[in-house]
Amino acid sequence: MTEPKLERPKLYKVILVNDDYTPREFVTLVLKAVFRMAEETSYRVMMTAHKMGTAVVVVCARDIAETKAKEATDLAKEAGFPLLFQTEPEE
Ligand code: TYC
Repeated sequence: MTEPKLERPKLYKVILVNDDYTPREFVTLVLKAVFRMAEETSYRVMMTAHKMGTAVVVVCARDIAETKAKEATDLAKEAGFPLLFQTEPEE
């Protein structure tokens, strides 16, 4: 018999990666625009990545995480910044 229980789909983290070139202001702008973050939250997440190297932005379904990460990274690319958002499955 096959396994009867349905596995809950894995959740994915969107991770903000620090770099030396993207202005802090622009990072908070993207966090607010793409992830609907409030000013204070976006500043706190940006500063966490700035100091620690990375910061978790949100945990959600895989397709949403990937769409948002691409949207945010593309926005930065269009503006000429190397800002990067990655996704990875939660443990
Ligand atoms: N380190 C950048 C600076 O000093 C700011 C920054 C913060 C960039 C967080 C990316 O994910 C980041 N201008």
